[in-house]
Amino acid sequence: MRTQVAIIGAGPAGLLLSHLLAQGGVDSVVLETRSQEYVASRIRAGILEQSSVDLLTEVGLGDRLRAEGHEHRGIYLNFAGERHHLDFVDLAGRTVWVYGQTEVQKDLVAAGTADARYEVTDVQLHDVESDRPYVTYLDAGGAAQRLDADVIAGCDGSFGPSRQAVPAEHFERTYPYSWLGILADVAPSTDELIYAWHANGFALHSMRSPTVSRLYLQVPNGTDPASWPDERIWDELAVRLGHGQDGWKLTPGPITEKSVLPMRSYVQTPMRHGRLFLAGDAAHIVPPTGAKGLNLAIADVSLLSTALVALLNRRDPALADAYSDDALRRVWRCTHFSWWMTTMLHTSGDPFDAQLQLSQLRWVTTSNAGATGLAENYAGLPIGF
Ligand code: FAS
Ligand code: PHB
Repeated sequence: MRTQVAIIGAGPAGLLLSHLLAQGGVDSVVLETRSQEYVASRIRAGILEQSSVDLLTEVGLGDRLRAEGHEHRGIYLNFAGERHHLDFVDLAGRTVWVYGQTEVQKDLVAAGTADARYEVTDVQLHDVESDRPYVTYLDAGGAAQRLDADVIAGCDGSFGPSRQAVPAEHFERTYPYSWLGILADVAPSTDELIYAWHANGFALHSMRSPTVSRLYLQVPNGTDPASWPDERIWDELAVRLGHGQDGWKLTPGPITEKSVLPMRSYVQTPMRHGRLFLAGDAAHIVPPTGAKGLNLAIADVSLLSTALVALLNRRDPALADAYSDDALRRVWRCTHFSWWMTTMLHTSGDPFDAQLQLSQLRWVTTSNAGATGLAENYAGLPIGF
């Protein structure tokens, strides 16, 4: 088989890249190791920046998002018995949308633009330094296949083969805590997200719909979800989120999903090697505290699709040559912001840290400069930042 772009990974980065390339007249084939159902069912990100929503709308993927998603003006920060609202529209002129990654994935599949091959195995990249790279793999039936391409796009997340094919510099930071995440069939107890600092640990009240809540608790690394029965989870969420504070109540409900998510920051540079280009989690990982993971993947493939259309349809290599540097500016900005939100909101048990965190929280909730800094980064910088 031959195509112009061989895309490895059918997550949001891979499928959106295929969609954007098709709109630019460039053909691609997507190779995915899991089943389509499995990929669509993975519960991950929940927040889309305004620039992500604008891009998805521009390329015909915004109808259901705007009909079923929920636009939020800002977030709440809860600490020391106080709750403060940060209004991103007043502060930065932008909003964010609550629309789960699972829904974005379904919209991408429904668009039907990607030629995706699911349940492939043993994907290997070859001759990425030549102008005739190719991929070998076993198809779902176990037959050996070869896909020749002009370019390979590594959209295979943090455990795929692409990142190993790039001789790169790696930057990594791990954190001494994880998130215990739950989905619950109960109406959210808040209109917008609540990020809470508490001496016991961080908590986040998010949501997926008017009837489904998504909440998280800071827990030690290696925590077994089974050690947190439902009642204990709701009791601890109530303490950390401020149940009873100024009459506010957290309403519990049946928990339908429970999982522990470790946290780390990871960036590898460059994001290109020869005819191999990396996008999304294949090149970088952020702790979810800043709600940046999915939005970074969208920003990467927006840049990459424009670069590859120029390279392959107009033989103009300038944007492709600039892709890694252009993408990494935003990657490092989001990596810093995600680290900053994480270290400001998660307790370490160190009393000096606690005072620094509370001082930072008081600053971002009382100083217009501090609040604007958080708003500008959380609501997202323009795609071409
Ligand atoms: P993805 O990992 O989504 O997709 C990569 C795809 O490549 C996968 O489908 C994988 O099966 C496939 N693949 C891997 N190896 C392959 C191979 N050898 N051959 C073929 N295919 C291969 N972000 C947030 O903003 N908020 C959150 O709350 C949040 N929660 C998360 C929870 C978890 C458990 C994880 C892992 C991530 C979370 N993220 C969150 C980040 C997440 O949303 C990512 O940023 C987003 O999925 C990035 O999309 P992709 O780059 O497409 O990578
Ligand atoms: C989510 O809804 O899953 C979510 C929201 C905001 C975050 C992380 C996760 O910072």
